[in-house]
Amino acid sequence: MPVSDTASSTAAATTLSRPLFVIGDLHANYDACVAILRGLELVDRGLAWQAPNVDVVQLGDVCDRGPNSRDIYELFMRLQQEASAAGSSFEVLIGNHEVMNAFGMEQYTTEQEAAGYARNSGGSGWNERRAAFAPGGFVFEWLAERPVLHRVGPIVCGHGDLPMELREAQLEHLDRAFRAEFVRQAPAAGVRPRELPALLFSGQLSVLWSRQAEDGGPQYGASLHEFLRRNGACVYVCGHTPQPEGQFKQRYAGAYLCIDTAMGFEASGVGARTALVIRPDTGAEQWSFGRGRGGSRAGSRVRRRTIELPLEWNSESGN
Ligand SMILES: [Mn+2]
Repeated sequence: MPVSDTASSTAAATTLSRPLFVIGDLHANYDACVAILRGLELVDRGLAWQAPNVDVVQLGDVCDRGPNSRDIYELFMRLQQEASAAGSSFEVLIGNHEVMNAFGMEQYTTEQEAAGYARNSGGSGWNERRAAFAPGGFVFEWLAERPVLHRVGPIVCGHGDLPMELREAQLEHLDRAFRAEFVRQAPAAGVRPRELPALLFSGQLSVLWSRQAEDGGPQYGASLHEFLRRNGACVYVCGHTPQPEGQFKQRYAGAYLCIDTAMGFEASGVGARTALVIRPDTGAEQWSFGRGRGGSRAGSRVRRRTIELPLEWNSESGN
């Protein structure tokens, strides 16, 4: 690798230049997805993109548990293009549930979610859904271009916890290795592989599965700080571990922030519809939105809670 590449990728970036919105695990909760996008005023009432010069990241686990993932995937595919045309970015990470379905594991899929993939054929949708998540399918082929780690300035976004074993990794390398494994190992529709690739499925090696931050102690904190420092970042934002009380979980001197507020468990009466909002002028906040269908009154019933992140705020960028 040329020296200049190394130098630029390890240069410290401690400020954000424009607003960043991060949305956690949706688990086929289309109503929550729409309410959040409208509540953040990223889309208009007709769900057309309307926000210039912002960055948006969704942390994966769009499918399973809930009633409707197909409409979320199709919405995200369209919004990516519209956001780009507006000078914004909209990135969606791969979650462990995306990988599970690509490898034929459907134990968390509901009948209703599967039926969404049938559309006009009127069948159960299971075969169409299976084909969509297999190589050649519209979901798989889109996922094959998505990252597992995505950095926006000082913020690194991933689905699960960053495993301690990967503390010396360069996120671009990790991302490339993961995608190569995902594309090479994914089986044809309806086939379950005998062995699952460790880089995708292991709690020690996969950024999709790890929950090491739960009980990692000081050793975990040191590893996470090492990874962030090597990659010129300050904060790791992830999902994957549901917080049923509906509040973001912050650990390790603010360097770790889990924003999975259990939106896939809404039918059980737990969790909350939330997003992480980081603005250069006002800092970081958890925004929580009321339930109900569609979020027709954008901006109504929003609760905001300040999150202290270890970033340097640029007071001039609000102008
Ligand atoms: Mn997950």
